Amino acid sequence: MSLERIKIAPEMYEIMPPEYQDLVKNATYGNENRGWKDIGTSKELIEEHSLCAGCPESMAFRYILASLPAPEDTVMVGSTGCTSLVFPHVGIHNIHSLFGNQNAIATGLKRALTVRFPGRIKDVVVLAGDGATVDIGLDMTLQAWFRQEKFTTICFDNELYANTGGQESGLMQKGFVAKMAPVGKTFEKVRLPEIARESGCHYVVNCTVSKPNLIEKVIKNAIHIAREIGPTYLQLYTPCILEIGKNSMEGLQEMRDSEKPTERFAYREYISDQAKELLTEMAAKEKERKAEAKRQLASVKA
Ligand SMILES: Cc1ncc(C[n+]2csc(CCOP(=O)(O)OP(=O)(O)O)c2C)c(N)n1
Ligand code: SF4
Ligand SMILES: [Mg+2]
Repeated sequence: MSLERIKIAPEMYEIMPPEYQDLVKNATYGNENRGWKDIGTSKELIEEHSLCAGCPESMAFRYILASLPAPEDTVMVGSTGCTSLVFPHVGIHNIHSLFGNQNAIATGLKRALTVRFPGRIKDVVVLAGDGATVDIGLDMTLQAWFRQEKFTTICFDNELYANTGGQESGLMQKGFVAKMAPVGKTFEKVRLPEIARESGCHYVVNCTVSKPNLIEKVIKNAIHIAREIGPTYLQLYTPCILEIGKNSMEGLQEMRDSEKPTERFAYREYISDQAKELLTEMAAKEKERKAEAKRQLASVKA
């Protein structure tokens, strides 16, 4: 779905919906420098969603979609939950999987795309809730990491089953009382980032979605490392403001409070040695690319 790939036949142009004409004309696909700053203007991201008003998942979606290195060559795999309400609105290829099966589906998809498109990079990105990733889908999540499957898993951690009214999840905090879990959680939040590291992920980050530039960086790193080396995992706190009774701005504050150094979403990152090497190489190439662009600009002006 790059500008080159989505075209309207001239004879059909006038009858196509204005939104589609606009998408073809103004898409940022194919622009290597696209990022979260494009969310206000780029049509192919999400214009609308059916989440609760102000839900942090909606901004997380926007930042992630804007940060994909090659959206036109990306397939996202979703699972049942609040996230699955958003996928029908996004301009990125995506597959809905049976609840919990997302990492198994992504495995087959990534392998099939590699065979079907030799020599062309196809990114697969799983995006699912904590219930899907950690509880019902834990087997599929872990087995994909054990097998070193080359795709990124993103968990929108809202620490409960939001879509079904607030049941307890393995990532819920100890003692938390939810609408459908009135007794309170009796054990600690499962430490999935640590499990991901021990299960073979090459890049693991635990953080909130309060800082778009940080999200852009970790998404790009995770996808590039998954392409070249092996599995990567991002656990992003997207509080369910409906469950905790907050509005949009209070939801943002909730994230800021939870990312303080001693809190459960303080920024934590693990990078394997192989992945570190790759990031260093990529940074050197990027520096060279910028220097070359500067040289060319200077020669045009001269
Ligand atoms: C196989 C299967 N089991 C259970 C359900 C019911 N179900 C739908 S959404 C959901 C919870 C989703 O929780 P989570 O993955 O944390 O996503 P959230 O809604 O919190 O974003 C459950 C249990 C289902 N749809 N399919
Ligand atoms: S129920 Fe919670 S997680 Fe789901 S859309 Fe509403 S605020 Fe967001
Ligand atoms: Mg959840």
